[in-house]
Amino acid sequence: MNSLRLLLVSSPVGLLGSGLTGGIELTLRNIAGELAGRGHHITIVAPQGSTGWGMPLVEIAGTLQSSAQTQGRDAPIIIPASSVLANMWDYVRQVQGEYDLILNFAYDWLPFYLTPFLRRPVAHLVSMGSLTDAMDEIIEKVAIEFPGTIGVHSQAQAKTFTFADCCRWLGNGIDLSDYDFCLEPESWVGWVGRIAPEKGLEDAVAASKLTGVPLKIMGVLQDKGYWQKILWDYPDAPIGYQGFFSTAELQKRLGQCRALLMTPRWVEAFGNVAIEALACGVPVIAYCNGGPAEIVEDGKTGFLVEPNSIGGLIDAMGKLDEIDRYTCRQRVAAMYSNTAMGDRMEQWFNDILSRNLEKGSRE
Ligand code: HBI
Repeated sequence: MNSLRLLLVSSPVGLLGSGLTGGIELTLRNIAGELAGRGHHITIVAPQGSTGWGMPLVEIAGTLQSSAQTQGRDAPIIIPASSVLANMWDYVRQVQGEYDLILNFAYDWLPFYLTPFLRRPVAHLVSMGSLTDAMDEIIEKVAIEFPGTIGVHSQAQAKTFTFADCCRWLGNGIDLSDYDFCLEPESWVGWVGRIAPEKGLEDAVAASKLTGVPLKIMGVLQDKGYWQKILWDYPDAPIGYQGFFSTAELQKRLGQCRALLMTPRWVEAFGNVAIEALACGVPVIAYCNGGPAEIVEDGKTGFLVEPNSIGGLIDAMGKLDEIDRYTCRQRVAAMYSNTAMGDRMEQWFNDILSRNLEKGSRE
C-alpha cells in the first residue's frame, strides 16, 4: 500500500501519557506506531503536555473536555471557554491540505459536526457505545452521509447504536513483544482500569473478600469518592491499589495474576486490558457485557460471567485450573496483534479513500 499522510487527533479529555484518555491512549499509540512502521507519515494532535512516544506531535493548549460517560443521555453539548477540543479542530482545519486522511479518536460532538465542513476525509474511531442522544444523533448523521467512516472496536459496541450496520468492525491491537508470557502466576487476581463507577470495581472487591483471594488493583484513580466508598464498604477485603503504570510496568504485574477480573457495568466497547492480560497468559474472568464477551472464549481463555453476578465471578475463580495459559497468548497473537490491527486499519483507509475518489469523480 502506498504511504499515506495521516493526522491522528486525540481525545480532549486528558493528556496522552496520563491515563485519563483511558483506552484511547493504548489504541492511539499502537495504531500510530504500527502505521509509522509501515511507512505512513503520522502526526499526532493532542492536548498540551501530552507525550507522542517519539512520534511527530502537535500540542494544543486549552481547557480539557469533561468525560462523556459522566453525563446523562440528554446532556447538552458543552464547549467551555478556550476549549482544547475547538482549538484542536481549528488546527485540523488549517493543516488538512497536508494530509490524505484525518483519524479522529475523540468521542465528542464537534469532530463529527465538522466532518462535512472539512476538505479531507475523516475516519472516526468511536471508543465507546451509545451514551447520549446528542452524540448518537451526530454520529448517525456522519455514518449516513459518509458511509464506512465510523469505526468500532466490537459488535456489542456497534449494537448499542441504531446505525450498528453502518459501523466498521476493527477490534483492536497490541504489540505482543511488549508483553512477557508468564506460566507460573502468584496467588492473587488482578483488576485493571480507570477506577470509576462504570467499571464496577466493587464487585471484584466483594469477590476478593468472600474468597480470601488477594486482589491487586491497577489503573488511574479517576473517581476518588467512588474509591473511598469501596474502602468504607469493604474495610477488611484483601485488596491493594498498586497505582497507574506504563505498559512495560503494567504487563509485569499483570502476568503474575492467576486471572484478571473484568466487571464492567456498562457495555465495555472493547476492553484493552483483556487482550493485554491474555497476551501475558492470564485468563480473563469477565462479565458478559460488551467487548470482553467477544474477546474471551468461555472455558478456553477464561470465563464469561452473568453481568453483576459476584457469585459468578467466584465460581469462575474456582475453575481457573481448566485454562491453559499458553492458549490465552495464542488467541491474542492470532486476532489482536498490531499486525492484524494494522491490516484492518489500512483496509479501512483504503476503502474510505477509494470511495472518496469515486464520489469526487461523480461530483
Ligand atoms: N469523553 N468527552 C469525552 N471524549 C472522549 O474522547 C472520551 C470521553 N470519555 C472516555 C474516553 N474518551 C476514553 O477513556 C474511552 O473512550 C476509552
